[in-house]
Amino acid sequence: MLNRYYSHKFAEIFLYVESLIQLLNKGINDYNTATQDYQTAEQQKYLMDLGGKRVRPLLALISCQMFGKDPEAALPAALAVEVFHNFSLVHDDIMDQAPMRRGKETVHQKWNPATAILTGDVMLVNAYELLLQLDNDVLKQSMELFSTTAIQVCDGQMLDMSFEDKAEVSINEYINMITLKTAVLLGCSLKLGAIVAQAPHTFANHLYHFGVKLGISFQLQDDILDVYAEGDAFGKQIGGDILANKKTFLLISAMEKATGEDKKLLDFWLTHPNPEPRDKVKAITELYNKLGIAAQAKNMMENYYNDAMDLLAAVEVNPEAKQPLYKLAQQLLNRNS
Ligand code: GRG
Repeated sequence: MLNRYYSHKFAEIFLYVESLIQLLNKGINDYNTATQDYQTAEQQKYLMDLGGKRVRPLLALISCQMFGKDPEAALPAALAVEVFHNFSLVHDDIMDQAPMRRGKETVHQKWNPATAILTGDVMLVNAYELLLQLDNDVLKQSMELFSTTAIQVCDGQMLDMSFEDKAEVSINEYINMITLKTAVLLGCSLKLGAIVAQAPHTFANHLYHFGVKLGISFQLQDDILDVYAEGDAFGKQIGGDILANKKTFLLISAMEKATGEDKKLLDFWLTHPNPEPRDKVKAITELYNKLGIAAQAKNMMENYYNDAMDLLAAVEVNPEAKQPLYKLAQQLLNRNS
């Protein structure tokens, strides 16, 4: 039976790692049960049950299995990264005042911002509690990596917000921001699995960097999907980044490339105090098309993806054991949500 959280795009990887997904689902159910008496249990369960792709915990389990260790040993780490990820989404949605997440109302929208803040806070603490279940011989290294990563994610979010007030942001600054905000958690998930499996450091680090490169290409994909996804499958508002003047790769690149009339048009929409949303999204999308921005973003995305593949190739384990990661990476870059 296919997991209801996995769209048909993910069906293939589902079949590849069916037992890991079942392990993960059981872990998430047990986690929901263990936290059911909390005042924020309903909100947390609401969000966790919306699912999402659950890529990060899957990465941790796959990575552990890859090095020949029973993936169940990495389940606490896998759950910790997913709970942490969900925590960050709740807070991110408050900051962005986003109405929708995973095709449903966000927690702050359905309840209220104070409830959403507390739900997120409890989830962050819960993530640490989950990590504490790891074996003592891998606990310290895992905690250190997790904490470093959490601070990097927070730094990434700060940088992202700081871009709102900056007239110019370079592509390099942008890549640094998404590395911190999005990519390091994917790297962390993979490395946690490797740490639990007590894999050789070199390979654990290759996997970490594989995750980071994949994460960058994943975020570039996200930027592209904001503009070019098909509505229903996306689960978010199309053109949300455009309406918020969000400095995504696409906008930064358009700001760099646009000259003359194009630049005037871009400035007009970026400074318009009260634009008709549909008109603004349409005009800026047309400009992106004219300047070849989507193609440039795709190219950049593919470069990071190829770097990630090289790193995975350098991990010396049974080639069969790497197949789930290859499949997952492929499907991430073919997603529409
Ligand atoms: C770390 C203390 C501390 C605070 C967090 C709010 C915040 C500070 C950071 C925001 C981090 C954030 C929301 C990054 C976005 C990452 C991203 C690409 C989310 C979408 O991930 P998917 O596509 O989502 O995996 P699903 O729904 O599939 O889980």
